[in-house]
Amino acid sequence: MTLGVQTHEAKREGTGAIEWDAIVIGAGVSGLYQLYRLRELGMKTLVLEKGARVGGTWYWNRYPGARFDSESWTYIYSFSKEVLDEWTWTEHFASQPETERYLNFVADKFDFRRNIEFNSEVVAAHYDEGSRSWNLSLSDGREYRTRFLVTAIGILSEATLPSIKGVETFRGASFHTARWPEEGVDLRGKRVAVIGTGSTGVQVVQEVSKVAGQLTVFQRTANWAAPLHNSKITPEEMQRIRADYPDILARCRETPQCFVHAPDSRSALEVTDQEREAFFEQRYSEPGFGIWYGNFRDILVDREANRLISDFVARKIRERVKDPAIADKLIPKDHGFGTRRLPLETKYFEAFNQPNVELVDVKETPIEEITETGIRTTAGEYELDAIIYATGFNAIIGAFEAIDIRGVGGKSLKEEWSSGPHTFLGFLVAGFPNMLMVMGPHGGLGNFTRFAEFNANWVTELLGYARARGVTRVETTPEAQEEWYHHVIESAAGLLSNEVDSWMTGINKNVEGRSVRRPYRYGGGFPGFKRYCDQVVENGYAGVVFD
Ligand code: NA7
Repeated sequence: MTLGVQTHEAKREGTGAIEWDAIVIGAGVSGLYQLYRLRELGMKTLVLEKGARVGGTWYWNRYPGARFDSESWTYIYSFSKEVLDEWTWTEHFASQPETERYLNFVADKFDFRRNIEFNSEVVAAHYDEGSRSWNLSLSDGREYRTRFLVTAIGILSEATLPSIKGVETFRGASFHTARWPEEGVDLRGKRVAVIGTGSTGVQVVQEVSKVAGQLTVFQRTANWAAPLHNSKITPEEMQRIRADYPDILARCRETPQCFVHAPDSRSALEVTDQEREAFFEQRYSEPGFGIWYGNFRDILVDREANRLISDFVARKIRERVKDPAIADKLIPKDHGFGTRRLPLETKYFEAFNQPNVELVDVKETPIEEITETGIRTTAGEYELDAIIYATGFNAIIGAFEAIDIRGVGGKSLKEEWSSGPHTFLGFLVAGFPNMLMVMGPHGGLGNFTRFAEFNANWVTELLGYARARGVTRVETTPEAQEEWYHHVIESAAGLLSNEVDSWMTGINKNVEGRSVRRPYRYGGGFPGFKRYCDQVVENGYAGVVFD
């Protein structure tokens, strides 16, 4: 089992004409909108996309059960009234096929594909100071030259397999969830293993448990999870949503993570026990991230407040899982509620009441080896027909590391970031002129489309500013970068999530060098992020050098 990842000896010298004003890498949510904006600016733009179609995350992650945890109607692009008017969501939390259809609908509408080359994997991007351009090499040997390089490569796109002995030896079917075959996989009646219980593992387990003959879930770290409460959207409801879009989008802009859920202004400690219980109950019974981001204001920063919500959700898990020993294994002991990305679920916990579902705690009985026929733990061997790896991603910087990106003087971005990323607002990197990142490290993170639109707008305005002045070189200064870095660190201070291993703190035990916890995103919320970015612009792009 491999992910099809190869290493390339790509190198390109800066010769020939600069064919493109901008090349965008990635045709996912952010890349498509970036293309729209750059075309509007009149820039000759090409998008290079590794996949065979548009969609990015929503193209690759087609595993059973893949769906939004964000309300569909908050994840929508806001730039086109026509799209808002014409697109009909069928569920409050759309499934992957629906979201992929949506992105294709947008691509059709704006004829995006004429500017996109698919099956185009960029393996190297080298800056050439002489011509102030980027030279790109693709895995199939194609080469391109562009004045500006815009990365729209996602935050969770480099899938990682577990570093377990024997991953390649299994003879049955095996898949990483982010590389699920397009033709689907028939798991009916099969003996299936799922390794991993993050947001993906939770979604896949609840779905596969319905069809598998035997499902064995290999859990290393128990994760908190809360009900999604998904439902269909009726035509009347959709009409109301359309009419409400301006308000919905305005509300998203006001909340830290750009969801409709805003923290309650009260502390969990200042209310009575009954009030607190009733409020937790209410949040637990409502759809979406309300229990995480619409909870008492201190549950993610105050240990005692966090203990109270953790105890509440633990009680819910005990109520829902019949066998107390299994319930106990499913309740996290090493981190508090909401301090990792919260999976939302639909009968996930009830799946463990089914006779065909078994939970294996690999901290108790570690996996020793994946064999030709199954998985061997210290407690015995599991014979399997299929193994599903829901083992996550080399998050946030992984997609950058997968490309040999070299700036001024051949400086490698991977080496530059070997002790963690340093960027200016997540958009620019000192020493890497003319490279702009949409959703880069240390930028804001939350409801993806909301942040991606803001990012792409900022990038577009900067490029528009540069073009209007005949500028051919744009770079941030090391000082501006360091100032932002310190602001990122300060903004993350006090968050309980800093004390926990997760992709949000840059930990991936399957990837060398990803074992030190660091903030990888700006923790100050969207309004703060926007304020800072706006100020930079108001001050004539303070921190950016145009030449
Ligand atoms: P996550 O959240 O990174 O989860 C990966 C899971 O895989 C997690 O439970 C890991 O356990 C587990 N894992 C990884 N390697 C191993 C090995 N070697 N053995 C056992 N278990 C392992 O990725 P997801 O795809 O679920 O979600 C990513 C994001 O996508 C999500 O947050 C949403 O924003 C959408 P661990 O916790 O590290 O012990």
